Amino acid sequence: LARGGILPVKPSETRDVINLDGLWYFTTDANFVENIEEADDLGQGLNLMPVPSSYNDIATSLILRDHVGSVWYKKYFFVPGSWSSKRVWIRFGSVCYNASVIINGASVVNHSVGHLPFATEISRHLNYDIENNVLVEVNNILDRYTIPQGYVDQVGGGKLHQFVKFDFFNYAGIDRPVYLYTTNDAYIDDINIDIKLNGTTGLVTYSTEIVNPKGLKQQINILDKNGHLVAVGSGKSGTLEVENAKLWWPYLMRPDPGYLYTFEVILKQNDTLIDHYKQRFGIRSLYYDNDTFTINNENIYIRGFGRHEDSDIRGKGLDLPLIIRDHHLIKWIGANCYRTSHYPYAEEIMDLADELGIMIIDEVPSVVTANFSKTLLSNHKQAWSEMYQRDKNRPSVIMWSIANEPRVTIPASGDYFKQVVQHVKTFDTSRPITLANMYSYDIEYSGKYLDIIGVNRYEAWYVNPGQIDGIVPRIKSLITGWRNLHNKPVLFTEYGADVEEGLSTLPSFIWTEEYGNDLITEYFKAFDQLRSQPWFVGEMIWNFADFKTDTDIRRVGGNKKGLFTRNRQPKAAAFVVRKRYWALAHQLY
Ligand code: BDP
Repeated sequence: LARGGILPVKPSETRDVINLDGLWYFTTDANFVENIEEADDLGQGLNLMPVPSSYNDIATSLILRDHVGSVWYKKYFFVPGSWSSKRVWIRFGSVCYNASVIINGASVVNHSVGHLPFATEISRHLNYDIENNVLVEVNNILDRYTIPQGYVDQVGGGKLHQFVKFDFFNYAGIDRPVYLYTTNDAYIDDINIDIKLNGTTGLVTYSTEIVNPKGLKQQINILDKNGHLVAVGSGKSGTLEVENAKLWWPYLMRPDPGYLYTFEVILKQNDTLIDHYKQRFGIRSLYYDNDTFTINNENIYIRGFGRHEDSDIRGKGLDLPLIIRDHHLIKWIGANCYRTSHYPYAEEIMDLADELGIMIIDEVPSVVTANFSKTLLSNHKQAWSEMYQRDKNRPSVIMWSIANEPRVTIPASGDYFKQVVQHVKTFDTSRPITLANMYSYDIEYSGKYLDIIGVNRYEAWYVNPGQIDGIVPRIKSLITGWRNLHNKPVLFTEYGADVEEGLSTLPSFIWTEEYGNDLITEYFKAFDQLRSQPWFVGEMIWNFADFKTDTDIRRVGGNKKGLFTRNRQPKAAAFVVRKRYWALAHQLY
């Protein structure tokens, strides 16, 4: 299932890079594709679309926001003559959901999972030293076999509508950067790094995938953060030792979190450099069993939240100011972890987590899975494999989440998730597997296959709204019920309340800032009564920030369970959580 490597694009002596981000021609109308420069389907005489960005909220028209089906993007670009002796590749960070890419009229690649990168070689379709063009057909339809699922139906006036069961807006488009890059005929296609600790020595077991390796030699260097050489090796696989290794620690667990080394591969034919690639990695050990989850032999206690890639205008489009702001807020609030709910996040975001020591629960884009067919299972495994291929070397990724709130009370879900777990384990046993479960332990079929139980529960919100007093006993009994049945570590993956920013009453009332504060404070009490047990591995609030959802009478301008507004300013709960997360960090370490 796993394809070739999908290494991030990095310039080096052997690799040139051209970034295709910027304004692309755009149309929602198949009739304009031939003549896209003249397209006016949005009736504004403006047919330019920014990349990266979701397209839905860019214009003023419902036609675009609620579009169902294909749209087309086109860009003209120049390829220098010096590239004609190289292999040239095109790489998309993510297109939601289905992408068909055409270069100078020739179809070069189709890809069908959103939120994950894909690349293909396009050398023979290019014109060198003159203009070229790329046309991308992007289709946003989700059906019963896509990851995630959805269905399309006709609504009023015969219009098509995309129905989804998940609670976030179904943004689509070219959401992440697009690059052209070169390699030689022989090149480094993939790098696998596996870490063990032996006392203070880091054992770095590696293997590389080289295309056309005949007659080539590989030199491996490991460099510390200052670029000093700390280990050398050669050949396509081996184990290198880093003595007195500086460990990768989570934020606030040690003074210098997120310490990264560089794994450098130098590929040569005699003295000629053929390829050169630098991959960052961290040295840390993970361990989990029925009772504990540790990093570098210290118990992990997760203080975090679920998040979304979401902001106004750009939707899920990568936005550097936004992601840097987000990570300032994450550090400010004292969190050490987030789940990439409900799909893999941009590589640029994952790089920040690696660098800052933020632990990541990496979630495949499976949300509210309800049919457990063979076709869906195979797509689910494929989506996980692509995520693994992208993220396998990241120290920040400490756990795989294989689904959010699937309908695991259906008996067929048991075998389905057993097979997903088996699939994951054939690639990686170093990281535990979880699933965020909305049901009670006694009525569901997935728990016995997981390493760590993820519990979502909206007590005093969707369940028993207003009954703040019931939170402590009910949440404690839910958590201990899971624990007693499966004898596994438990992580609270979601809880929270919608809060309308600035809405305030005394005594507190649902949707107010006070109610939000009162509710989370009760959960804290429940967690505090369990925290001394190493099997209770952490707490995650839903959500980091407010985010846009589908049309829904429960939602006023989107889901408002954020600690921060959609504009990334704090609500009252952010200060309450900040106090707790910093106090926890100081108590524990
Ligand atoms: C949970 C879902 C999450 C929703 C949340 C909510 O996992 O995606 O946004 O509920 O309704 O069930 O706020």
